[in-house]
Amino acid sequence: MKNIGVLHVITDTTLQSRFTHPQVAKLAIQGGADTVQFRHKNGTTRELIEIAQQMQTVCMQHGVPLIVNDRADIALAVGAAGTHFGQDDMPVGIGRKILSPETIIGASARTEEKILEAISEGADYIGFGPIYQTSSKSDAEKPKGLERLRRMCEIAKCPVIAIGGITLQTAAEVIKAGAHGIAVISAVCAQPDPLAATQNLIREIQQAKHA
Ligand code: TZP
Ligand code: MG
Repeated sequence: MKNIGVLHVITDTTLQSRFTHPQVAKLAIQGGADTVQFRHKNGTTRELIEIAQQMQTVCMQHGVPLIVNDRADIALAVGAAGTHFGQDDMPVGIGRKILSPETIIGASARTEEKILEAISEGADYIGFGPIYQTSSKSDAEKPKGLERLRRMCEIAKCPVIAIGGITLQTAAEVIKAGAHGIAVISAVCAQPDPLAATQNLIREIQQAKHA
């Protein structure tokens, strides 16, 4: 099984414009993030490759895996460690065919059936959410809550990364519900000090895991 991080910081330049994607990546890594995900919903392919290349450089320098949201082609183009597919993105089985066996594939899955399907097609981890209310994703579903998370973690038998509205205050209960780790946007990107916010989050996660 691949080593899947416990704190996935998803870089964002729409909730904030103080930092570029690579700058957020660097701050998050300095704060202790063990996975960085590049997620950018507009821009040309050329622009995305350019940003992803800069992020890959930052991530490589620090030995932190870069996961590219949605775009297997961009992950391949820059040599990223992985790709994360949503339920409307490339099917995991097809991603598995075009990406190397070492490439991390994450898959968002909202139901028990979709979780099992993604795993059978070769997903290395499952993204599950939104756990809480979030305004960071325009088409986010209703919050699924901790009970459903707990159930999905039992079913999955692979690391589950919880996402959606997770804050410093809720990170511990999410981990205690069985999540392997969390993925956050606003809890890092929209904070006054993204580096300190990341440090605080990783501390919460580690404490919850050892509680
Ligand atoms: N997928 C499900 S919820 C979400 C994504 C990308 C947004 C997460 O952002 P935040 O700010 O951590 O709620
Ligand atoms: Mg997607």
